[in-house]
Amino acid sequence: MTRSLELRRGLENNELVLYYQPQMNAHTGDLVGVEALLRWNHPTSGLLGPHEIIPVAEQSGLIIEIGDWVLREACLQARRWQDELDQKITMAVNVSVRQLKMPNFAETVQHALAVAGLPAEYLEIEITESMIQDETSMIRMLHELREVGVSLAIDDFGTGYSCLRSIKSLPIKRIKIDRAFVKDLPGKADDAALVEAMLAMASSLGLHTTVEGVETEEQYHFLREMGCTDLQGFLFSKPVPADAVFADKAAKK
Ligand code: G
Ligand code: G
Ligand code: MN
Ligand code: NA
Repeated sequence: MTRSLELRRGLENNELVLYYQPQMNAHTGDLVGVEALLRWNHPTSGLLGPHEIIPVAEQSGLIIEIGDWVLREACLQARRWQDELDQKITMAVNVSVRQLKMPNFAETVQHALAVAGLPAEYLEIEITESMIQDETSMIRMLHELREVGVSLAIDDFGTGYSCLRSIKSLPIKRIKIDRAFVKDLPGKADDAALVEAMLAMASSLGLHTTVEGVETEEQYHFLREMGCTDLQGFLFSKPVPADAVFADKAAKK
């Protein structure tokens, strides 16, 4: 069986699952959101990650169906947490450029929210810098999504050919600073300077910031001092199944 047929069968057999990686408020240390990350519970190969799923899905066009499933599932899970927990937990979902280019994508998102009964402000859509370009249809879609009421975040910030202009002109709420800038912090002076500059820029533009790949207490303290608003990384948690996100937290009602 070709990999794409296998993936289609996997989708139909409910072999796809979402893992969730917690995002912490840098100042309070509270868990304030999660990022949904796709996994494939493959019958013989075990648990596969996005690198083994997304390219096949993109090539075969299955990314549209898989992306729809991801949105629906993530919204349903966010709604469950909204019912169970006292605090607001935002749900961040990665989307592919092929999804964004579907003319009805904003309606797809709105539908997923409606089916789950999830308020739009609980959902954040992550796009990468390279998706933006200067295409008017893309820019229109980002505005349509903003009108639906979801937030937009730029993922892997700093690694693409970012036109800083677009950050100002687009309805972007957050930048996610790529973990490549974080892994040698706080010791590496160049990276420290870059992260400090990105955080200062974001702050003066009124953007929220998530720094990814936080693995040590030293990085945590450094980033908090630099004014980062939120943090994500193995220091807090790796991506885990839904029922493990709050397993040892006192947040349950
Ligand atoms: O979980 P992991 O670190 O292996 O994820 C690697 C990358 O795969 C993520 O940074 C993200 O950009 C991408 N990815 C994860 N889940 C999804 C998804 O549901 N849809 C799309 N399009 N990309 C995803
Ligand atoms: O959307 P994006 O490609 O940024 O997805 C985040 C990916 O980064 C996830 O697949 C996750 O497994 C990985 N990741 C998350 N936190 C850490 C971390 O602290 N260190 C490293 N090395 N990888 C991480
Ligand atoms: Mn992401
Ligand atoms: Na990222």
